[in-house]
Amino acid sequence: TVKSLDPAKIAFIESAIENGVLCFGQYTLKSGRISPYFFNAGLLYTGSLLSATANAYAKILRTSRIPEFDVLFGPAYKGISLAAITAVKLYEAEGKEVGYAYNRKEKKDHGEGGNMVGYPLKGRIVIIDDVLTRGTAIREAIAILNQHPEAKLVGIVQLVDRQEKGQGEGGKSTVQEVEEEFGVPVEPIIALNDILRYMEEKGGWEKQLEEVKKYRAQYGVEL
Ligand code: OMP
Repeated sequence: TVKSLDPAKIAFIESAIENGVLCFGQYTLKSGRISPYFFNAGLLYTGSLLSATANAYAKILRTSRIPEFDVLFGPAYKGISLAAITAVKLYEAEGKEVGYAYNRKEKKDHGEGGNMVGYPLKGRIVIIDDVLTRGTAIREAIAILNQHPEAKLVGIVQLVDRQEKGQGEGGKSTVQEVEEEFGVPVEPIIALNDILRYMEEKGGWEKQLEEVKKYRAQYGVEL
């Protein structure tokens, strides 16, 4: 059994593995890194998985360093539903009212125009994102926010922090780089560390563990 992990994290990791959301093999990442594991938030596609995911986001918003905020921004595509379910959960479980906004990837040439949908992008914004690796995707999302002068980014929540090196030469983690560059906390629901600890304590994952540790030695950061 897994002793050193929070039961909520164990349940989250177990459910992710059972449903193929967290899988092992060989995957080419957005950054070009070739990874022995992948977390596919697109497979969070049933009511129960979405509900558990929304609970996890709501909890991290409540318990982490993320400060008070007005609007959840879900970057297209995967962030759209993730931010929506989180807004619903905050309202239903905590009576907390927040705005919800997302971007279009395609420019719209008719109708109301603009590439933002939902609550006006002003006030304190938290980005709801899926996976953080080298930081390209999150920087794109921040760049979109920065086109809205009345919007102030106050925090970023990730489903998974892969705890990898960022874009600089210094060997800093992506989280460190993003936190320093933008001056806001980046909080993950789970990190690679949690996944590794789960596999180690659960047993039966020796082969995958070896591969993931090899990968971590190359792209991971010292913690
Ligand atoms: P970076 O832009 O390098 O931080 O990679 C993060 C993005 O890669 C995420 O928004 C995902 O679209 C995708 N991704 C996953 O979904 N799961 C993974 O396990 C790894 C990646 C990835 O390509 O790094």
